[in-house]
Amino acid sequence: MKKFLLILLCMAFLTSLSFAQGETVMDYWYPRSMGSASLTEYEDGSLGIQGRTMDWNSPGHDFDLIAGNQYSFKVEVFQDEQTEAQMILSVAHTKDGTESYENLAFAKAKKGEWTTLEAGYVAGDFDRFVIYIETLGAPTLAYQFRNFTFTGVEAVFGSAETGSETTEVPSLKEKFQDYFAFGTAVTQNEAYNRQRMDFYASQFNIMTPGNELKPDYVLDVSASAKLAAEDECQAAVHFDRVKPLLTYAWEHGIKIHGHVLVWHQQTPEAFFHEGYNISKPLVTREVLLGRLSSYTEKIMEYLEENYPGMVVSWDVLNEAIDDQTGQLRDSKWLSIVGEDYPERAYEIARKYAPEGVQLYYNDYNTAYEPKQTGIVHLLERLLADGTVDGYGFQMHHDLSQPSVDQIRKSLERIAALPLKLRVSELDLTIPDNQEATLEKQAAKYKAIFELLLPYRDRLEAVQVWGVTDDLSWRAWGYPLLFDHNAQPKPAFYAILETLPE
Ligand code: 9MR
Repeated sequence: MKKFLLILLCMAFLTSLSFAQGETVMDYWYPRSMGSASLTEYEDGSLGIQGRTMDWNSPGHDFDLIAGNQYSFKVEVFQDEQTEAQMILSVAHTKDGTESYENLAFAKAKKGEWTTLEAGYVAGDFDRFVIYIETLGAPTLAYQFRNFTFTGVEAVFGSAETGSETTEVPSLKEKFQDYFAFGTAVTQNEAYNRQRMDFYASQFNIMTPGNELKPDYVLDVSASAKLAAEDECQAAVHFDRVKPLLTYAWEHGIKIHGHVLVWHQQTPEAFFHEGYNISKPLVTREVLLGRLSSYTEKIMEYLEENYPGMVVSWDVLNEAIDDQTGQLRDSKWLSIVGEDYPERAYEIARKYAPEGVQLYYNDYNTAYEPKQTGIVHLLERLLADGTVDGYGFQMHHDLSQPSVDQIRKSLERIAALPLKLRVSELDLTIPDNQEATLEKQAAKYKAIFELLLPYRDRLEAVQVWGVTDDLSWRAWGYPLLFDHNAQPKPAFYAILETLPE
């Protein structure tokens, strides 16, 4: 018996090894700095950096990565100078001579303790990649790192490996087809990977670009500045970042949920300034509303011309209610346009959205007060204007909170309004990925789906905010339905159990 168990264990180990082969990389690191920082090799094989003057001064290493392919990085860091230091694992990538950056993982390194930084990364379309380990708010800190591992992850998409057995993963979009559309958020880099996207297409029939339809990505600031020289109310747009996903969705009959037109975040500061120049004064209400009109019109026109009927709904306004007060949160939209900016935003969206496109208000923490009441009041205002169609519950939850009862009450409260509903950004973090914790996560996911099913008539879609744990914005909390090898987790099977046989 023992021998048999051992064979099974070995097989499980070998299977997981065949998905991902780690390699320790401690050679060819160099200091990223203007010359002051240097690297030292320690006897235990770790490397140290000192002489730093800026947070980005860091050990760096070039990697040949392929766009759309998935990688994982893991490293241990150590510092002995301050109680705690914020460490970041980042990538600097270059395209056509322009360098840009992404933070891949964050961890607080306590004094005198080795701390792990770990990240999944799907490579973007770049010519050069440098992985580096930097700090935040500790520009002169000296630190060490060891056991840097780099893995090219080859997840097996679409089949579930349990010990020696391989089974096909059931399709969420098919299982829930009589209830609501089942969707996910997808980011640009994921969209380059055909194998990954084909798997997503087998599971989901609606997708939200995770970032690429936000003003930060769509507003073309320099082209807008040129237009502003003639007319301050014009905005120019471009769609390079979202095209890989739109093209894939178009070719595969997948619907798109647009996210987002008006938000206090991920919007270029230049949008709010004369001449689209942040050193110039803020624009007037008339100009800002003019720009929003021009921006919205051009987006809607572009999408409808190139992908007619594919974008079925939009988050016109996102996260406008303040968590503490339940009032409209402080933002440039509020201070420049005034209290009626939500009404104006929906009026504009309604004017330019193709017929039938559903206009949503989208927010998080719906289960908590005073936010919930603030959201209800805002929705009532928009309903009075006749411009809003639905409410999107983000549902970025945690194992311990909000409680299932709080979620139920918030659903009941919002559903009392004559609105369509969607779950727009579902994920659920857990403290570790031990089997018992994964089971608890599964139970809470299941409880949420039990609450959702009765709303099937008005619930247009349930969308998770990402597919595999490692690529989640909250990867530290294993919040999604598939693990880093694209294997369905207990939560995946638990939500299927809510369906009648
Ligand atoms: O998933 C998005 C992440 O990649 C971005 O870094 C982040 C920046 O704010 O935005 C994330 O998406 C957010 C969404 O647009 C609105 N609701 C909260 C989501 C998670 O932060």
